[in-house]
Formats: sequence, C-alpha cells, structure tokens
Amino acid sequence: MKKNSYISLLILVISLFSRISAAQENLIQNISARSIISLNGRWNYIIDPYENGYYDYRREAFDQSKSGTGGYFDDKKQEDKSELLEYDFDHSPTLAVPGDWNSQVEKLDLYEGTIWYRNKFTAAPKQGKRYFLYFGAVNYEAHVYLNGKKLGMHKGGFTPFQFDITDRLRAGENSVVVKADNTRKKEEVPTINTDWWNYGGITRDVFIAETPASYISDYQIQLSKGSMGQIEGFIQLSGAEKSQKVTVEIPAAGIKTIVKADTSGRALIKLAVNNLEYWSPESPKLYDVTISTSNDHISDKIGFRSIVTKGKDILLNGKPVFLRGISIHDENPLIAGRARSEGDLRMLLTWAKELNCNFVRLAHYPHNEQMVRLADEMGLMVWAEVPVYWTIAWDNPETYKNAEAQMSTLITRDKNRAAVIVWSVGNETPLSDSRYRFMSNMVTHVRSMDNTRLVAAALEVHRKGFEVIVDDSLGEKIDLASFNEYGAWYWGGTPKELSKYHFNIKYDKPVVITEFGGDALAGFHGDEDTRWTEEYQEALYVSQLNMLSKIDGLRGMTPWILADFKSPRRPHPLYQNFYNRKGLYSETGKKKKAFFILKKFYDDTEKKYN
Ligand code: GCB
Repeated sequence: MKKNSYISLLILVISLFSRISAAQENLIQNISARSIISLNGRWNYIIDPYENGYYDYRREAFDQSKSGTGGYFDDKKQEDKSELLEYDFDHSPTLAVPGDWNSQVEKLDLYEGTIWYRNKFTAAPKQGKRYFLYFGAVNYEAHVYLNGKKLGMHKGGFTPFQFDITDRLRAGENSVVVKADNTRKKEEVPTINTDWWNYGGITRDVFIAETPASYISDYQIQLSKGSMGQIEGFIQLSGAEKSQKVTVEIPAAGIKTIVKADTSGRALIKLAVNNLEYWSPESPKLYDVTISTSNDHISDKIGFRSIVTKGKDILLNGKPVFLRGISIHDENPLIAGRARSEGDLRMLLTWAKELNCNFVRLAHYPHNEQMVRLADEMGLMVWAEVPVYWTIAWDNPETYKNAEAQMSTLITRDKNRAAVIVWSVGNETPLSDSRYRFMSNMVTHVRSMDNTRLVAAALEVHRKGFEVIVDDSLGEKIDLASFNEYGAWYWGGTPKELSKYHFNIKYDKPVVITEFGGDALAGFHGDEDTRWTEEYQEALYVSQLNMLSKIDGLRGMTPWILADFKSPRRPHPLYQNFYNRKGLYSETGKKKKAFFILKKFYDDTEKKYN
C-alpha cells in the first residue's frame, strides 16, 4: 500500500472509531446526586425485527453512511403530503421507562430483537456547565442518538453508561432515540444460554446530569485493605482545572483533610482514623461524606467496615461472621418483570430480611445501583456478580474484554458501598484450560482494581460415589470455597437420601454454598417424595442443612432463590409454566414451607455467632 493511502486509511479508521466512541465518558461517581433532569416516563417505541430503521435495503447502516441520516434516529415528521416516511414516533405506542418491554406488552413477552425508543424533552442548558446523558441499564446493545446524531453504542445489559452531551444539548426541545437490541449471541456476556428471561429494553433510570465544567468525576473512600484504622482512596477531577485543592470531610467522625490533585486530576488520600463506628448488618452506620473543590461539591453516604478471611473464617470488622444469605434475581415476581422502582427493590430486600438474612447474592449480573445503596442502608452484605455464566466463548479475546469491562464498571460504580463484600467473577463455568485462563485473568483484574474486598466465583462440584468433591483449580485463586450443589434435586435421589453424602473440599478457606434448592409450586401439597410439592422442597431444605452443617468451615450460604422467577427453560405446564419455582416466595409473594426451615436455621445460626 502506498504511504499516502495508508495514512488516509489510518485517518479513516481513527475518525470512524472516534465518531462512535468520542462521547462515551468514564462513569461519574454518584451521578444521581447531581442536579438531574429525569427522562423516566412514557417513551414512544417502534418494533423493528428486520432493523429497517438501522440498515438500508442493501444492509448498509444509515449511521455509518456519508450523511449519517436515513434511520429512525432522525425522528423525522412528514413535512408535505407527498413525502414518503414509513415510521412515525409521535403516533407510535409507548412503553414505561424504566421497564423491560416483555412485561408491558403481551406480544413482546418473548420478543428478542430491536426496538426503537424515542423521548422528547426540553432543556435549558447553562453556560459553563457540562451535561451527561445517563442510562442505568439497557439490555443488551444500545445505540444512542441525540437530535439525530449518534452519541455512541454500549453493550452489556446490566451496567450503566453515559455520554457527554454538552455540545449537543439544545435549549428547548430535544429528541433522544435509543435502538435497544436484546438478541442473544454466543460470543456475548452473557452468552445465548441462561436460566432467566431475556428481558429487553431500557430497564433502569435515564436522566441528564449537570456538572460544573471542571468536576469531581470519581472517588473511592474506604478503609484500607484489612485495616480498621486507616481510610484510603482517591479523588479524580475532570475538566480543564485539574490541579486543584480538594477538601474531604466526614463531620460526624471529626475528619477534614485537604489534598492537592496532580496534573491528571488525581488526589490520593490516606487518613488515620479512630473511634469510627463500623458498618455491620446489626448497625449499618453510614457517614455523610462531602468532597469539595473551588467549584464543585458532592456528598455521599458511606459506611466503613473491614472484610478479610483468615483460615476458614470470614472476619467482618475483625469478628467471625456467618453469611446468612439468599440469592436474588433483579426481578419483581409480582410484575413479572425487571424491578422498576425503589419500591420493588425494597420489597425484595425486605423479604430477605424476613428470612433473617444478613447477606444477599445479587445473581447473576450487576443489579441496580439503588439496590446496593439500599443494602448499605438496610444492613445486608452483598455478593455482586457479572454474567460470566455457564459456557462463555472462553477463547474469544473480545468476549474477555467485554466481561472485564462489565466487571470494571460494576467495581467503579459500587466501590464505595460497605455492603459489597464479594466481587464474583462468574457462575458455574465448566472446567477447561481456556476457561481457567479467562477466569484467572478476571480475578487478577478485580484485585488490581479493588484489593479491599473478597474475590470469588460460584464453582461447581463433581461426585465419586457419595463423595461430593470441590477441587476446581480456580479455587486456589479466590478467597472463598464457594460453590453450587443441587443434591436432592438434580442428583442424589430424594431428600432423605442426601444423608449418605459427604463433602471433600480441597481448600482451607471459608466455605460458602452459593446455591442449593429445588422447585415447589406454591399451594401444591403431597408427601415429601413428590416432586414440585412444598413438602418436597421443605424436606430438601431440612436434609441439605443437615448435610451442609457437617462441613468443617461452613461460613455461609445463599440458597437458590428468594422468589420464583421467569425462565424460558421451564415449560412444564402443570408445575412451572415458564417459572423457575425454586423460590422461597411464590410469584405472588406467598411464603412456601421451606422458607420457615431456612429462617429457623438462620435464627439459630445468628445466636451461635453472637
Ligand atoms: C444453577 C444456576 C441458576 C439456575 C439454577 C437452577 O445452577 O446457577 O442460574 O437458575 O441452577 O434452578 O437450575
């Protein structure tokens, strides 16, 4: 290739790339505490299974064409009577945002593909301010346009993203268009096969946040690894004035410190503290923390606690703790659909509290930031996870990058939440060399971003006769011997036969059973050998708890699962009706018999640990 054409190709590649990604910004910490314009509400939508709004009839993408126009994102109106226009947002139906589309419109129940959303809003941008368009989550691939121009694309159905729209936001009316596509693909994260509903759409909050031109973009303020007497962290400033003085104050703890950011806007803090009241489930103390520069100010509620392991113990603030947990999906069974509001989230955590939990596993992907903030407030420790679930494309470097990016976003978003004690790099991933490499790299990555929390994964067991063995070599790399086992449901016969089994766990680490359970249709009764009855599930819990209690080093569990949830893998017409019925609560919120078995076990365990 000639030098000139090489250079022009390079310029083309760079400009194409920058056109797509220029506006996508690193997440702003605690962005909902900024002055915001909420874009939640009814958005017009167009179902587009053939992606007419994105590609022309030669399958060329409109937003990649010279003019960059022609797609539904133009949000055009018919201007004269002869004009041909085959879409019209104004006369299209509406969907609630936030909210998945499946639970809102019957014909979308099983829809997988593209839906276009359009929202009109007015703005009055001020001179000297910056504006960010923020999405809490869109499942799975989102292309976002403001006033007909593409802002960028985001992949990953459960992580937040934002765009700097300062130069594009108009005084007066604006149109934001989102192409949301929830098509499952083998190389994505998650992959095509999961045991949950593939809810599509704009499932979490959308808003525009205003910041000063130079602003506090990120911060971490937590106790240092293993320490109960030192707060460590950083403040990151963005914008033109980076090298500024930053004041951090925690008035109730008598803390005030002033640090200077370097030319990259980074200021490190390290503070000796005493007399801190530590965060714990019994006393979820959150301090008001404020961070200020000459032109910006942000406050947050932050708890301080230490979490480490020592041999087979988990120590919370230096004291052994038993994780009385339950697994939870981000789904309100009463809808049934993705949780849409703080009320939905509070209901789920209140149900966990009724079980006497001090711990929740937010399976199998990042839940709403609000959920983690509620856990902070309500005193529930959290296991947070990314959807590296079952058989991911282990050898594809793009798949790895995607998984790592989702993990980075999750850590960036929730790193100031005392509630989060475990980052989980995945669930039930099948053994192979490439999977080991993938998962080990994830673990290393997590530790490089945050060394103050435990790192784990939900591993699998295998069996030899009556021996249940945990020897996955990933176990060497993580902090917990954490695994799922489905004795008396997928193997091991009926509940009473479980007593023959015993565990052989290779690691001298705290043992946390990340899943066990079985299905019961609420209100269906019979003897304890009859599948799908509440009695079977109850007997299963009794036998499981007997069996698990014999494990030396058992330090916690998150049985599967708090509430029945929808899954296309569960078609049995009498018992399932496309619900996974392993919930301790039914899809109408009724407690099943097994609920009381687990609650009693947790009540007794709590006494032992106090
Ligand atoms: C598992 C998965 C979970 C499923 C559950 C089940 O091991 O981790 O996502 O829903 O089993 O019910 O089979």
